[in-house]
Amino acid sequence: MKLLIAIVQDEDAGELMQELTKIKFQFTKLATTGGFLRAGNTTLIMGLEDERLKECLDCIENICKSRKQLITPPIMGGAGEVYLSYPMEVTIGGATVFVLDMEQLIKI
Ligand code: 2BA
Repeated sequence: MKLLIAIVQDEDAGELMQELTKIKFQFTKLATTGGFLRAGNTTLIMGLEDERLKECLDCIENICKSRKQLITPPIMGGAGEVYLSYPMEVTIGGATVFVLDMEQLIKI
């Protein structure tokens, strides 16, 4: 079995969860925050059979889109934060997916 931890953008999370439910995957949704942008994103924890891994990844790939975002990165100054006056473009990937081998899934 596999344990998937999929970090997706909030904008894609609703459609992704709808589709995953339709094709009978189970998941837990966590409201998370990206360490770099300090903006909300969505993390789905999923336990699934090895043979359904590709189906699950295909579903995520079909729905989750990469997007560009303009940010103003902070520079840490001695007396506190100082902000650059010009923005920088960051590409946020469609999804970041960790795939782990799972020994057991126990439901009590
Ligand atoms: P954030 O940490 O908010 O990062 C958002 C986007 O900012 C990243 O998109 C990347 O394009 C850029 N970025 C991140 N750190 C950067 C840095 N030090 N310098 C310049 N640009 C940087 P993604 O790579 O697609 O990541 C989207 C979200 O997935 C991340 O949000 C984070 O929540 C998660 N993530 C990505 N890689 C991860 C990892 N190795 N471990 C844990 N979480 C990860």
